[in-house]
Amino acid sequence: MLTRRQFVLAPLLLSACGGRDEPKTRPLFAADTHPDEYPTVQALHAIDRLLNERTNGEMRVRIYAGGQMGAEKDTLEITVFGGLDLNRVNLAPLNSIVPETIVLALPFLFRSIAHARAAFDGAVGRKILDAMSAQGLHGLCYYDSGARSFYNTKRPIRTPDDMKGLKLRVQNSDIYVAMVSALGANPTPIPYGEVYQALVQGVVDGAENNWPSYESARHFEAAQHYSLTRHVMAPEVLVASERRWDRMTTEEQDYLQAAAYDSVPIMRKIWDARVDAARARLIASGVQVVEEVDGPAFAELMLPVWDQFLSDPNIRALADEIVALEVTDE
Ligand code: GTR
Repeated sequence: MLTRRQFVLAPLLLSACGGRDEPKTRPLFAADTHPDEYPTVQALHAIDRLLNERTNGEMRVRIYAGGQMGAEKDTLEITVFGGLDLNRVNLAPLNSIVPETIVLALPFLFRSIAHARAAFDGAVGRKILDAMSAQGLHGLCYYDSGARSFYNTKRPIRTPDDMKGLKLRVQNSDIYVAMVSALGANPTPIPYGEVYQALVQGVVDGAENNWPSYESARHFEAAQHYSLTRHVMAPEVLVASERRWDRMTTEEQDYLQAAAYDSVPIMRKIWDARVDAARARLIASGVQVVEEVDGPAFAELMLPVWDQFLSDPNIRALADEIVALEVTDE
C-alpha cells in the first residue's frame, strides 16, 4: 500500500527519474508548507508568471502548496535527491544541513528589518546561498519572514522569568532548542503542520512565529498571549535541487535565477501588507499583545548561545560581517 504522501509524490519521482530526454516543457515542481494565498506561495506564483512571459511558456512552475509534500525537513531531503525541483522553506530546517545558515538564525542578530534585508540582498547573503551547493541544493533567493515572537496559552511574557517552565514548540533546529532552553523554558521540536493540534491539546503551552503564520496556522485561537520579543528574523529561502539545476542549460539557469531575484521585491510588498493586515485582524479578534518586553534581558541570555553556535571561525566571520553592515535607511 502506498501512503498518501508516496501517492502524491509518485508522479514527481517518476518524472524526476525521467533523465535527460524528458520534455523541455516539464514544469519545475515546487513545494511550500503554506496555503496558496500566503506571501511565500504568491512569490512562487510570481516566478511562474515571470518565467512564462520571458520564455514564451517554455519554463513554468507547478506549485504544491499547503504542506501537501510533507514537513519542510522531509521536503528538503526530497529536493536533494531530485524529487522536487524547487522548495520554499524557512531557514531553520537548513541549519543542520548547511552550517553557514546558522548565522542568519542567530537570535537578536538584526537591528531592524532594513538591516536584515541588507544582509539577505548583499554579498554575505549570497555567500550563504552558495554554501548550499555542497549539500545538493542551489540557493536561489531569500524572502522576508519578519520577526518571530513568543505566544502561549498561559500568561503574558515580559521578561525571561515569565518563560520559566513553559513548554514551547520550536522549529527543527538545534539553535532554537538551545535558545529556548537558555531562556528557562522547555523546547519541543514539532513540524509546523502539527503545532495547532499540539496547542489545542495542551501538548505544548506555546510557540513562536511572525504575525502572518500565527494567524494563518490559527495558533492564535489556542494561544492568545502574543509578546513582541522579536527574537529571530531568519529569512525564508528558495532552493532548487542541484540535480535539476545541473541538467539545465546556462540560459535556463539564468532565467530561473533572474525570476527568483525579481520575485523578491514583489513578495516584500505582499509581505508588508500581510503583516499589517494580520496584526490588525488578530488584535481585533481579541489577541492580547504584550508590547513592553525587556529586550536587553532576552538578548543577554543569548550570548552563550552565540558562542556555542559560532565556534567555527569561518561561521563567526560571517556573523561579524553582518553585525558590521552599515545600513542607511534604518
Ligand atoms: C513560518 C515559515 C514556515 C515554517 C514555520 C514554522 O514562519 O514561513 O516556512 O518554517 O514558520 O514555524 O515551522
